[in-house]
Amino acid sequence: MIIAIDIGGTKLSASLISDSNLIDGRRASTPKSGAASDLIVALEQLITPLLSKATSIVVASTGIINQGRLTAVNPDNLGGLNDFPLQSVLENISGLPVKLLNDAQAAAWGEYCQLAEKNCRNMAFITVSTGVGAGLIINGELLTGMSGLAGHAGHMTLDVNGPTCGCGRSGCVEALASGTAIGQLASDLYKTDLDAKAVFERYHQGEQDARMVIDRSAQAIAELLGNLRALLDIEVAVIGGSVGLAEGYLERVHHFMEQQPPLFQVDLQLAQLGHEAGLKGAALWAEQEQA
Ligand code: ADP
Ligand code: BMX
Ligand code: ZN
Repeated sequence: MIIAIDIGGTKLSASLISDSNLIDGRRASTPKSGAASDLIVALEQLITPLLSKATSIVVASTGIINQGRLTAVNPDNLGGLNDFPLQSVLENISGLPVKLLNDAQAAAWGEYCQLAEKNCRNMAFITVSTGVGAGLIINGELLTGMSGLAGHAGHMTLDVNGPTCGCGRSGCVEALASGTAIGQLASDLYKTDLDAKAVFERYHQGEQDARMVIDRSAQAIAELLGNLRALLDIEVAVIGGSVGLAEGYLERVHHFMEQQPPLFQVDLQLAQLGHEAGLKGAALWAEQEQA
């Protein structure tokens, strides 16, 4: 069996995968210290109980994946950790062959495999989570780019006068729409520490400030989808991540998308693989790479 690992800015998950089913799934928090040694320990604790039944490992990880290393576009998402030798660390822990892919690229592949529209050739997957990640399927193929950067649409800018992003640019989609951005703006408005989950709870209780913060995020994602449509003629957009999957979020993205000219609107869907899109997508990608 294969072990799939999902490394996100907030949580780590791992599972054995058999026929696209998760077996013995495990979870941990992503270390916030920014120390490579802490991430190594967390990964070791996470996968050790799974190793005896596994013959290989595939990883869906936040960050640019290139030549076996994880390099952050936005190091803030990993407690400041900027560069990490992910492949060799996992090979040393496990003694197994290891394949790596960006988390949103992996989820994009997983979701593309689920699409009912079999004639769809161009799809975007967007995760609204700790950051905002994206994976692109173009002409039926996953786009990773020369250096793994392809699809990092969370770092396309929407407002040059907007908030500074951890990547160094201003007004990135991620700085306006991510779970982190939702938490930061709400914490400023409410003058108390709130995370995105708490903001959604307030939104569902009808609080106007919470609604405004969530709408800033949803509107940024709708703008991004219009841009991707103009650039790549995307036919379907699939939304995932804990914010993207939160109750009521997709409706708000849809609301803002409908305010755009029809040419810039896309068929909008929720991730069918839900929170498991990264894990299952990585496993499906590893399978087809092997074939
Ligand atoms: P990761 O980025 O590690 O892949 P998630 O997809 O869970 O993890 O995204 C983490 C972000 O989602 C955080 O900002 C967190 O506050 C937010 N979040 C987690 N659960 C919920 C929820 N039920 N509703 C809305 N936001 C959530
Ligand atoms: C960031 C970037 C992307 C990632 C996206 C979503 C880093 C460390 N990550 O834009 O590579 O796909 O976040 O990641 O720079 P998640 O952790 O929110 O799922
Ligand atoms: Zn950015």
